[in-house]
Amino acid sequence: MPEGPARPAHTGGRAKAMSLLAHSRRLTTRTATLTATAMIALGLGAAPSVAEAGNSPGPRMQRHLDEVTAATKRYKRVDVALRDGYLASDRCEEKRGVGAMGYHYINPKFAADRRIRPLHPEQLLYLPTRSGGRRLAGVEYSRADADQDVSTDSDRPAFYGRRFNGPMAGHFPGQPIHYDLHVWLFQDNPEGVFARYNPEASC
Ligand SMILES: [Ca+2]
Repeated sequence: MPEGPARPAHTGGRAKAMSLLAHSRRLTTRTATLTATAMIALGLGAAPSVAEAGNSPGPRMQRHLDEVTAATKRYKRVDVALRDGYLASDRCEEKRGVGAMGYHYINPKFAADRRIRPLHPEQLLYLPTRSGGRRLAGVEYSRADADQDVSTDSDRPAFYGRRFNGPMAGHFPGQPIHYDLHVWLFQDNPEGVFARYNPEASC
């Protein structure tokens, strides 16, 4: 997910679902805004370096990535993703001069628990097609920061040893302070498979 607190609200079922999620964590928008400001002041939430992004996963990590690819390639069909509980988004995330993340389709059920299940990512990343459709580009794992404090990270999750980014403020109303990890399985990323933005992608 992108950095920064200044994002317009989503609409419809997605916003409602995320609102419920936020409520369940007793998180207020005001808290998120204040914490986001603190995060920026602390310089947290920055993109990892190229080296850290891991341009070449080792053979063991590649096997795990292959497993996730096999388990999630069915979401190339958006209707299958929606049927499995992922919520459509009409907001494509892009940072000028850096690249794009694309559309984030979040699964509220997976996002609400604290488990990280590699074969069931919390979010799917889509890029736009020329015909106005969606093309699956990757997946994203995320977990709420247990103490909702960006200055502590003792509960930072990992994906087979690859540490998540964050903790960072929510990127849309209702999303708590969280850790996340993008995995570009279906779209090559010269910055590495775990880089947050993809410089070869655009909205
Ligand atoms: Ca924390």
